[in-house]
Amino acid sequence: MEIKLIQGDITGQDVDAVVNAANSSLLGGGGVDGAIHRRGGPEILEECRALRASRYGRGLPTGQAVATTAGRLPARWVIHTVGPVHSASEDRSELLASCYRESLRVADELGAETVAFPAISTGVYGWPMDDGARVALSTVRGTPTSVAEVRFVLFDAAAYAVFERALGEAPPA
Ligand code: AR6
Repeated sequence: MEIKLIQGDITGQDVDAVVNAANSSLLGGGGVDGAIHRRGGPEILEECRALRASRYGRGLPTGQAVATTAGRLPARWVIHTVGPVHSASEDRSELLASCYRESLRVADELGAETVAFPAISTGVYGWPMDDGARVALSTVRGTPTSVAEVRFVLFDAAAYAVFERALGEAPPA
């Protein structure tokens, strides 16, 4: 699998599947979630509502992932996953790793070959970027998948630099 780092807005990525850093309500929010729903249009929210009605009445649990259409985004699917809120007193990195693993599993089910990830949990959910990058890269590298290309789309130059350093330091898969 090829791993690429890109600085920019994830909603513009021309990939099979874009991963959304959602919350368990699946009804939208700020950050990546807000941007995806804004640019993707109402079709995504409609499917999220249907998923709530059919399978996730109590919300999508943290660490899990589920797919919808991508509406007007230049992608085929959006894979919604719920990252953990960072905690100083409890190690929740296994839940963060689960977001990447489960998203790749859903991507495999869909037959997606190219997948764009944001740095899950590193915004509103408060995860330190360097640790978030380490978990993201080691999990994606360590997950068996038929996805051929994973793009990490980092919003700003600082996040990009952190991922670049972590990629250089990560042990080979
Ligand atoms: N493209 C790429 N990266 C982005 C974009 C974008 N358009 N916008 C923000 N980022 P966040 P979380 C970066 O807050 O921490 C929402 O309200 C951002 O700088 O989107 O998992 C949800 O509904 C940060 O590095 O997700 C949840 O309630 C990273 O993406 C909650 O936020 C993730 O930031 C989820 O929080």
